[in-house]
Amino acid sequence: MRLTRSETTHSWSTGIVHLGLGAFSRAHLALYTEDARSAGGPGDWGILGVSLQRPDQRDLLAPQGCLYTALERGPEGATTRIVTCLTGVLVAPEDPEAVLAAMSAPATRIVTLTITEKGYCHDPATGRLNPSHPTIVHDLAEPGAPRGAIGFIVEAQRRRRDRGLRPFTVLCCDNLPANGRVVAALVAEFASRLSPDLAAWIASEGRFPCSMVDRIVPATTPADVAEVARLTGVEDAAPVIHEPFRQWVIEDRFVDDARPRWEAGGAQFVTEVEPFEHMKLRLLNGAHSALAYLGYLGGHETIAAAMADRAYAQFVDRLWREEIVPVVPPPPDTDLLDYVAALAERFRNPAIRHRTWQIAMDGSQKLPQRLLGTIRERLARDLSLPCLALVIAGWIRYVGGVDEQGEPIDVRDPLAETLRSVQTEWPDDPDGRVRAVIGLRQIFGEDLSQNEGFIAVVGAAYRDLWVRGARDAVAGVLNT
Ligand code: CS2
Repeated sequence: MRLTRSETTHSWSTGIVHLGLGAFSRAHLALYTEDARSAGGPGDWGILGVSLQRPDQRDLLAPQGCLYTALERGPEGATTRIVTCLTGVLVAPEDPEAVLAAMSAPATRIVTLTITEKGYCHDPATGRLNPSHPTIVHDLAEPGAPRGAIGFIVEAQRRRRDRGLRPFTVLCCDNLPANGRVVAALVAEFASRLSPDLAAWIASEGRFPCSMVDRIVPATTPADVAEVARLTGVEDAAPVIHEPFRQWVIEDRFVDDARPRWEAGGAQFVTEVEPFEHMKLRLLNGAHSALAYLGYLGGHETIAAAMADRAYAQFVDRLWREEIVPVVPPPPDTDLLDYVAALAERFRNPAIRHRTWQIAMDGSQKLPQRLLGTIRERLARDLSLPCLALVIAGWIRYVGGVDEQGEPIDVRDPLAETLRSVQTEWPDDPDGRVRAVIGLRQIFGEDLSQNEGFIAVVGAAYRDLWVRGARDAVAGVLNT
């Protein structure tokens, strides 16, 4: 039997257009939205998903009426739930006009985003728009048929203003610090190049709340699809797999206060999201990236496998307690040591197969907010950073593109080519390689790229990694 909509399935109308439909939003935003309705909310906050690049999600979801199964995997077992709130999936490159029509429809009041860090076409070190990014160049030249999220938002808001409609709220759900403010600034910069009037209208009438999102959602595999069929007796080509934990902290600033009652599902509405973002990006995502690079090099396929290796588990514990926690201000009513203890449990969950290779993707876009902020604060206070230095060295080793057995690594990163080629200029000089990579200002900024002390500690860690291999280097730091 195949998953299909029936008369008993809830029907929804579109109130949200979501750009960047992937597993994460289907296991996070969509479930909070379902919960708001289950708690008695209206059915007019259905989500129209938009894929900005590929048709895969649409091709899997459309034949099953955009229903799908969410499979929750905890250490004690699995539960499934059918998600009904997706009203359709559009593929932007096939029909940008349909996307703009949906975004500028009167019933659409919120545009949510999970387009990943690189989707913003910004400079990761400064957060500013990259005007020479091919997508931005294209969208400024042809604003009526955009390709990127910023171009879609600006053109859709223009149409709304010209029709006398209120703007939609833009709710960023990506792992960027001050994410709402970053998107507001990118939209303002892009719009002002087209029309200062439009930019002013968006700035005064639009809203860009910041939000911190959290749930571990690994990519779905064919084995997961088979397991869902076995558990439910129903064929679902597009299930999502997630851990039990979820968190969503949102700044309560929406145009005309129009939003679903996501608090019914446990979302926290606050006036200040930044402390939550810092905590999550630096502790969860920072440690994820650490385990991704050093774990991959040490032969660990998943986060849970790395955490089952004593040396790695102790390394992460030390990274958290000694190097990150002391420089992260805790959000209200939060004990950071409890937070990291809970993170360790989540990372250990053996039922979640989150690949180190998946998390290792796009490091050039992730490192600044996950690790470099912490590094800057430690350097400013003259504090040592042996674990953080080894993580940066691990990333440099990883993006070199060859593993410890001499096999190629499939490095996915918008700067992959640059990261590899700057290293090949220094084949016999590890310090030269480290200096060349840290010299990339779009990642390390003006300050770190020229910080000799930082270059020296990462250089030493990199040499250690090169000589001993990741596993021994990780174990070695614990003895210092
Ligand atoms: C991960 C995140 O892929 C990655 O880079 O660190 O997707 C992580 O699983 C989520 O942010 C957890 O909320």
